[in-house]
Amino acid sequence: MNTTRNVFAAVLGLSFLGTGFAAEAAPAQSFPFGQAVKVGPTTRTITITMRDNLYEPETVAVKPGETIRFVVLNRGDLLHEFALGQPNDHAKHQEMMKTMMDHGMITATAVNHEAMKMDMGPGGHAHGPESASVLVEPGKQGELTWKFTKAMTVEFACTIPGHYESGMVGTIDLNAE
Ligand SMILES: [Cu+2]
Repeated sequence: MNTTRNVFAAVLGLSFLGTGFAAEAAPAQSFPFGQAVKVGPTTRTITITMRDNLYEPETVAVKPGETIRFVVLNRGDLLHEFALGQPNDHAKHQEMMKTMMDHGMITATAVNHEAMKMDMGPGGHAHGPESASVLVEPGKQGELTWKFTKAMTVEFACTIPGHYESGMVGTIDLNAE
């Protein structure tokens, strides 16, 4: 019985729900408010800057039916995440992120690519373009593209331990005119 392996398996299982570490063969992620898509002709780009610990801007207006490519810049000194979800999605995601940190898959400032690779198998650590979240190391940028289909309460949040609580959360305003 290999406990470490079991924990990683549990993390992996959860990862399909929203970490951005879905294996390449995994289907594009979806939520009640939309789904991950590839960049296309109708895509609009929104740039989000992440600092320790906040987003700029904190609110973005999107119309249901729009496809948005989020370009996410990390201008802080810490590892940050940009994850789309409803508030309860983020709560679940926070537990998983804590497990990943406890097991050294991420640190306060970096993604441990070796641990991720070991865990995911060869070619396994595709970060986020087909998922609802992306982890971005300090000084780097990431992106994901999402089609919003429904006016609901949607947040973007960082679920790295302590960050959401200290205010690293923003709003996708799907009701704006
Ligand atoms: Cu953060």
